[in-house]
Amino acid sequence: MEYNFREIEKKWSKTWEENQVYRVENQSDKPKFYVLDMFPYPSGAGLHVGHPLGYIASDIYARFKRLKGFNVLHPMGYDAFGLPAEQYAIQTGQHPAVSTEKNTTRYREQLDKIGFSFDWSRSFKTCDEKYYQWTQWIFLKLFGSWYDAKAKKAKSIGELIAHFEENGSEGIIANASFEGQFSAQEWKSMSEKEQEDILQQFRLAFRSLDYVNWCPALGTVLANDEVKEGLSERGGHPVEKRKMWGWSLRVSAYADRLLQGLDQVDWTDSLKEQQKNWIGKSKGAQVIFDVDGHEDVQIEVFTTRPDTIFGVTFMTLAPESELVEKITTKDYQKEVEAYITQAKNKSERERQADVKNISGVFTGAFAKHPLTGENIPIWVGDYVLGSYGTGAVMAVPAHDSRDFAFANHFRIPVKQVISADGSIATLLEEAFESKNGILVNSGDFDGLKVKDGASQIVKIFNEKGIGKWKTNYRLRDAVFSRQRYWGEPIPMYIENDMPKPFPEEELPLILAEVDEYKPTAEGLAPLARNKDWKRNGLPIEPNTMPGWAGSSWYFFRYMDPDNTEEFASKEALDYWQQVDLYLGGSEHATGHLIYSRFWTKFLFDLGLVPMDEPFKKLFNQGMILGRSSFAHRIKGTNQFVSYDLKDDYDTAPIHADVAMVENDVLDTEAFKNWREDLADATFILNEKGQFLCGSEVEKMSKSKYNVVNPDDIIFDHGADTLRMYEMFLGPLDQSKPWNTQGISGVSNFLKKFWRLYHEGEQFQVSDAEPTAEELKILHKTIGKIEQDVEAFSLNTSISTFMIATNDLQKLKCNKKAILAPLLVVMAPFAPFITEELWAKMGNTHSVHQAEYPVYQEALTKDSTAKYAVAFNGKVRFQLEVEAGLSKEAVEKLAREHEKTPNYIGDKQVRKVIVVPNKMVNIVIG
Ligand code: ANZ
Repeated sequence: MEYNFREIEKKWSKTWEENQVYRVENQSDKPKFYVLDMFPYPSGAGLHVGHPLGYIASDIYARFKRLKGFNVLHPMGYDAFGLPAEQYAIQTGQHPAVSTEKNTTRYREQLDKIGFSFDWSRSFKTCDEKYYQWTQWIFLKLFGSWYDAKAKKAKSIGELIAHFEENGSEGIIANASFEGQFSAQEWKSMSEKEQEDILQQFRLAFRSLDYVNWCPALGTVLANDEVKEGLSERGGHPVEKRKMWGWSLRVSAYADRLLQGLDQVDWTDSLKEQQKNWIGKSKGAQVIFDVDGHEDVQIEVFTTRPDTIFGVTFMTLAPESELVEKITTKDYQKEVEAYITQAKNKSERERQADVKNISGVFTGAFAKHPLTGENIPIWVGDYVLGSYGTGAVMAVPAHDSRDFAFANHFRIPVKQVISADGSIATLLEEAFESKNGILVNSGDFDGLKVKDGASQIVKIFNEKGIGKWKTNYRLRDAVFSRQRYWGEPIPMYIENDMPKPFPEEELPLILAEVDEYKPTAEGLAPLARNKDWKRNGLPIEPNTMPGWAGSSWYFFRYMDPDNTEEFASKEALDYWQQVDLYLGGSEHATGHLIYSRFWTKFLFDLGLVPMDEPFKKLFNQGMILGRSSFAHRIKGTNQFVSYDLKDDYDTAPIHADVAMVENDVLDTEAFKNWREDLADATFILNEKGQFLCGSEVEKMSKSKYNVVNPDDIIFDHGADTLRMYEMFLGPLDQSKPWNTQGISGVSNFLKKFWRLYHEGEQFQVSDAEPTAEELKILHKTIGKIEQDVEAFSLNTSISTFMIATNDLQKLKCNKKAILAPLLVVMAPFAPFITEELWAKMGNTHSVHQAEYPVYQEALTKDSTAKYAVAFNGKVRFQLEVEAGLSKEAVEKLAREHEKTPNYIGDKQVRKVIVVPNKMVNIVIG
């Protein structure tokens, strides 16, 4: 009987669904195991073969764990709010919910075909009201909390208010932006608005004035990736930074715990390193500089090198610093304003990356050096970021390369204050950044080592009340609002210019309808277009939550997806605990993985979840790259030339859809029909009458016309082949190119595997006892696969199955005792074919609910050992002995062998060399 994968896969998909084979309960006698994939955004383009790579690996793991006796939670859902659906809505006028629904349905169909063992009964979309109700609920909790730095945890804002009423701000140490002081009396005499303004500086979700990309010509706010070099991607109009009210989350409050938590998780070093850099803990000092002629203005700087204070020759303010306006003198006003406008259009990343284009402007003002009293010119420069530290630096060109470049460019003096050996260079060629050295040119501190100098100098700062040690984090508070429509509404309304939370019982706050998915003429988010977007006549916040809101806690919802009373029940959370294995792309190393850890820690502080870290083990799969095809067009014409002839012409390549190309040969008719502008294309063919395309390996993407649709592969070869081939491509964590031609190897292997269980057309397995050799093949396979799966070395697993199949075929083994357990071991990889053969063996339960065969190491060992016996190096006969004998015992058996005397004759045995399990060499002479 032929291996009819189409029929088999269709049949079992249906049966599994009907019997709910992959449904999992929140209780079991078995130990629990939670395997999760980073959930997808269902784009209109559907899945290409690169997308399921990680899902296949995690599915293999989930299935393996189930067979090994675990109660496995393996869910899937959709991160469904987001820009592409909204963009499509803007273009077509269609509600984003409609395209989202269409796209998820298509995703589901594609995923089902691949045979994943998801428990679909737990699925949801982040745009479901029943889900985002709880995203909004968590937001309200964040709004109602502050971070107590003494207790190192979040607490309710009610507690803080009670403290203020009793003691004022005295005794509160918080990770917050508030820095003042007030008494209980003062607190009580404040207006509600004044009190709220203070509370806002403590709340973990707070209203913030944020910069947005405002495009006046388009009358809209643009996302960062819609702006290229200060111009809108659409239309090329100028884009400016504009401050608008929005919301932020105080992620920075958790910086230290986010750092420490990394010690508790089993992630790769590189991933941990990326998180550490993102959090960016930096120890230094905060120092105050007075400004000449301004009693009321001080400049506070953050420096990691207080030891270099005597080397400060200028100060630099970030262009967005509020101080700039205050201190700039009349003469310099124009220049400074022009500079600030220009700097506004660059993103922080561009500013930091651009080390070559040095720019800045003098403000005309001077600061006072806190220890020498000297005048120090104050500049504005865009290499200083407004959002880091204090947005101002004390510039020490001799010991900081950015300051050095700036000083050189503007001819500002450079003063060396650290020296490796105490000598002072007449001219520094570059900044001396090393901390191995002693202080020079530093008054009383000369001769001290850097570390000692720093602590002595900070001691003086303390005494003078002008500075102290301070730890800074690069991690910024996260902007939590978008001027967009397709996101979770923020459950806040505005009363007397104060944000007020919706009562919990009024959630969900459902996304209202709007006439157009664009901001209002005043630049307010689209929801403001709806005149009824009000609560009791008061305006509701028109911004919506960012794309990452729903993905920051979805892993909890899978534990209890239908709960209408809580985001998940305590029992469900206590039962499932952490995600044991999380699989996804490395592009989420900083965003999603920081935010979801932050939300988990916050919920943990409130006693709402039992774990402080959400993901125990994390694995990043690599990317599958596409092989793009190019047709070469003769410049200025619509004539194309075969790749092998192209050097004779002046050509430029254009992408040709890989669906029209086979073995680099282009189907020219299909190409002409592909696009209107190609309808009259002509072709110069090669000698064979073919048109060849050039090729290149690039990211697999619809825009590069190199996507391979898994549906097509499944139609041609079956899902089991697709699954195994994707794993066979190479190590899971590496990027590798897709090559459809290579698939026939795996496809042939599965046909061969199928034939093991058949005699001609007939399904045929025997009840005969297996031989030691057959058992050895089986158990070696079991052992290797167990090892591989635990180590995610799934490519080598596929080779192991291939070898086992070949070996068993050679032995003509069709014994049930071997072939049945082999099915169980291969079931996670190829769930359909194994289920079919399993059923044919007469089993009535699914192979996916079978028990994993127990690996017996003893059976993998040979019972005998074979030796070649040689005389003076010449092999004369073979000797088979019991396995595991000592060298002496083997030598004895070789000497006593009946043939041995023939070769020794009348000579003497001088030496016997035994190479274990290989050979015995008898030296005679
Ligand atoms: C004086 C100094 C002397 C500095 C020296 C360095 C070397 P990390 O490690 O990143 O925390 N800095 C402070 N705030 C900044 C801002 N908003 N934008 C750009 N640069 C800023 O680095 C802290 C150092 O980066 C600070 O220490 C400051 O320069 C600069 F020999 O102060 B330093």
